[in-house]
Amino acid sequence: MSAAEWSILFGGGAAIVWVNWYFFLAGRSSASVAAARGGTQEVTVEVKGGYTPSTIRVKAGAPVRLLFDRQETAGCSEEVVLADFGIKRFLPPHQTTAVEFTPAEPGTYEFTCGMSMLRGRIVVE
Ligand SMILES: [Cu+2]
Repeated sequence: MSAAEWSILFGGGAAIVWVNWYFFLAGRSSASVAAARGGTQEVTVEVKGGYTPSTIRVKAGAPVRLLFDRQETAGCSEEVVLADFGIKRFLPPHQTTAVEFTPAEPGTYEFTCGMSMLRGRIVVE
């Protein structure tokens, strides 16, 4: 094979590695496993044009405390809704608002803004 062919082969291989890294490892950083503090699983969620992390992993049967740190005044995110847990909470701008609940059953539950435009997921295991 010529040098040009080798470089194409090499470049292709590097691209595949990068794509795998990007989707597999980088994608993982959006999932956050709740840290247990005195039995309560606590996660801080940054609210700024969306939710970061957007996927939160918790265990069933133990209390969960989500700390919504709202870093904007944009109206879209002023309310957070956890429909499956019957929770609707106003998030004052530039403040952290705690939302607490205890998921009884494993499953995937959504949380959204008041208009269902911003979305996040709680994966209960
Ligand atoms: Cu909205």
